[in-house]
Amino acid sequence: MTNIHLLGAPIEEGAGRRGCIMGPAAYRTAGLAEELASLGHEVVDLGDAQRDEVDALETEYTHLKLLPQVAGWARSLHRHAYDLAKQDVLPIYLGGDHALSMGTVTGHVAAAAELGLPQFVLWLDAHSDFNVPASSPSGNIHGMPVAFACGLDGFPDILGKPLPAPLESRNVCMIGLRSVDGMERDLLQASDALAYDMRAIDEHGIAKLLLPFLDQVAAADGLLHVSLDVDFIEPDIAPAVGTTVPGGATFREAHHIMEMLHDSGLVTSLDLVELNPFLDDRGRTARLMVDLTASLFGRRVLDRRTQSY
Ligand code: Z70
Ligand code: MN
Ligand code: MN
Ligand code: MN
Repeated sequence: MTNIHLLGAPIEEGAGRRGCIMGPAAYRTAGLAEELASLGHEVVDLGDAQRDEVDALETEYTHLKLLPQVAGWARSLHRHAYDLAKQDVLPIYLGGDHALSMGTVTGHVAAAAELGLPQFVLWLDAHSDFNVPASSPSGNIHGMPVAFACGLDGFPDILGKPLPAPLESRNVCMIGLRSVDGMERDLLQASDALAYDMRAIDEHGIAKLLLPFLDQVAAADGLLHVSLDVDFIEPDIAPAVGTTVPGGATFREAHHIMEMLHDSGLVTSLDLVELNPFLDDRGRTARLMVDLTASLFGRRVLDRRTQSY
């Protein structure tokens, strides 16, 4: 039994189109809390976080879109994440676009550093979100949270203070990549992040990519934050995303990852991001995300011990 705290993060300013503001409501409508409770977990819904009021920030990068709003969310979510990380609870952040991870990931890294534990991040996404302001072709800040959390250069004062502790790129594992920008790719390849594209999944399968990373987390006694972007999944079955990138993870691959994460017992926090309910098809993407979360929290068809391989 896990004590799960749900926190809505209705940010949409980091994405190129509107609609992610409705994400937290869609997860509630799709029955996320009830589903987790039915698996035997204690679930508390904290409601939605609120964005701080932030004035214009100084930066030479004038193409950064809605920077004060994104910074306001990052500051608020950073505090929430830091507080939740210090409690004996497992937070699930209901997005909201992926810029929310600028707050959640940095909050968890800061708390982990104070506890003297290494923080790991599993990034499940079509995109590496490793742009810095200078490399971003779009100016959309949801394409930048990993680079920001890792302390790369060129960001304005988004948190209103220096990063308390950088995320070590060698503690990051990305799976599902199929859309990476030119300069972003150079930054990613120069980092120590483990980054797997769809070809890696095709050639080796989910388990061979994920198990060594989970072993690394376990060996280091680390904390594991999972950031699940809806566009990790094939858009034919998860249409509620702003930019659909074909060739995503299948239903079975996505559930397999979640089941492996459950079995590992290592996950300590989770982001569910980029759900845009305005673009959904009768709630099917919201329901799929709820089902994937249920797999991560122990839903399974049969116990493995009844099956011999
Ligand atoms: C591109 C950029 C992006 C979605 C992240 C895309 C970023 N790399 N798009 N998630 N849906 O604009 O930085
Ligand atoms: Mn904790
Ligand atoms: Mn993303
Ligand atoms: Mn993405």
